[in-house]
Amino acid sequence: MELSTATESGVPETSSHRVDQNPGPLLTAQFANNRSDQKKAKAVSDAIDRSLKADKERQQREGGIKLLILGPSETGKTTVLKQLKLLYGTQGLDAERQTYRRVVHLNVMKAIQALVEGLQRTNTPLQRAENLEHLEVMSRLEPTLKRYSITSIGAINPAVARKITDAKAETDMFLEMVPAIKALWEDAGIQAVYNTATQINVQDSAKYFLDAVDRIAEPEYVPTDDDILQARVRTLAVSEHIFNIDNVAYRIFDVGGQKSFRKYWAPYFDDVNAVIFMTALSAYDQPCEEDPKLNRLQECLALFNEIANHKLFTSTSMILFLNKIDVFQRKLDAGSLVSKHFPEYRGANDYFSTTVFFQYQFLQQCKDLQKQVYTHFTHATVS
Ligand SMILES: Nc1nc2c(ncn2[C@@H]2O[C@H](COP(=O)(O)OP(=O)(O)O)[C@@H](O)[C@H]2O)c(=O)[nH]1
Ligand SMILES: [Mg+2]
Repeated sequence: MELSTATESGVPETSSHRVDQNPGPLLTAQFANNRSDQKKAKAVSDAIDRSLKADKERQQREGGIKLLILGPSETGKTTVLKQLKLLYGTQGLDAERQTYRRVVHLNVMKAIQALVEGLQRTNTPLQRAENLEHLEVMSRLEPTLKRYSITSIGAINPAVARKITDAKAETDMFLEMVPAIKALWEDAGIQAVYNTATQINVQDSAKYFLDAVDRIAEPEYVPTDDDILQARVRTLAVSEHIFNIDNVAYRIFDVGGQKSFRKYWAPYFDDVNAVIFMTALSAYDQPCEEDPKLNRLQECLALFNEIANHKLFTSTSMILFLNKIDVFQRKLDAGSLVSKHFPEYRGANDYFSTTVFFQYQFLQQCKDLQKQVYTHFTHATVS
């Protein structure tokens, strides 16, 4: 995997908190460099390993190292877990590969549906009049998708996974939609909505999947590792995953990030060795799904404040992932201004200055200035 550590990406330490930049064995998820004109930096992170070293022996005796992945929804928590499975799981992502076939179908349909909604909301005309009939097909999709989106929650849970896998009707619906999906995605009107409307709630993986509709629609389609990394399934509650790395058991917990699921986190807060706190840097210009008046990154900051200062985490290592730097860079390149959403920001609208600013915003949340926060700028979907 590639890693762009804070310092490698040009971001200096901005407070007394440490920015760790040494390689190590546990987390080698791929992290792309932020600068589009620069080759991705190659390195491997030992943030977790270093932070856990002192505890290792004791934990080995007591039943493993406990690590929580926390953060708001859609920041990349489950994606990091998938990366860990690819690296350290005995069967990679094979156990869930078939389930993800349907998840990918749903993701494609949701992506085009979100774009059509954006088209209608912004009164953008379609380029080709004959595509109007496809819009009608899409309007029939909405109630059905709502139903399927409920069953798609928590695919890790075998019972729910079975529900999705049994849903032959959903695959049939997807195949029926393929011509409409393709025609609309190629329409300049939809492309304009995709390229300009940052406020519409379209998944980060929309383009990835919509560009690949032909492949996904093949009868023998089996999701690749990349497809699974890109696929989005809402995580329900908390799930535990055990990895054996160098004869040490790591118990890693992935949680549902939505506000309504956060009440389930606290029972897992005892005896935690490290917390990976996920944030999506790219969310700086997006409203929260649950509370449209609240900026997503502001919500991330508030939640980080709660977690970093939590009394049960006084001696717990904090690993902060400022994720989705690829989307963040793309937004900056498209001219989206950070100062429009964070008026206190007065610096240049380039990657270096804005990431220094955001990193500082996070580190500032820690009341204990001596607390170690290992910060990484990440792109979690690179395999
Ligand atoms: N472009 C991009 N997409 C990402 C990145 N990390 C995660 N995603 C995508 O964002 C979506 C939400 O990720 P997920 O791990 O389910 O978030 P969670 O709700 O925090 O568990 C998925 O479609 C992922 O493929 C990233 O670094 N870059
Ligand atoms: Mg998740």
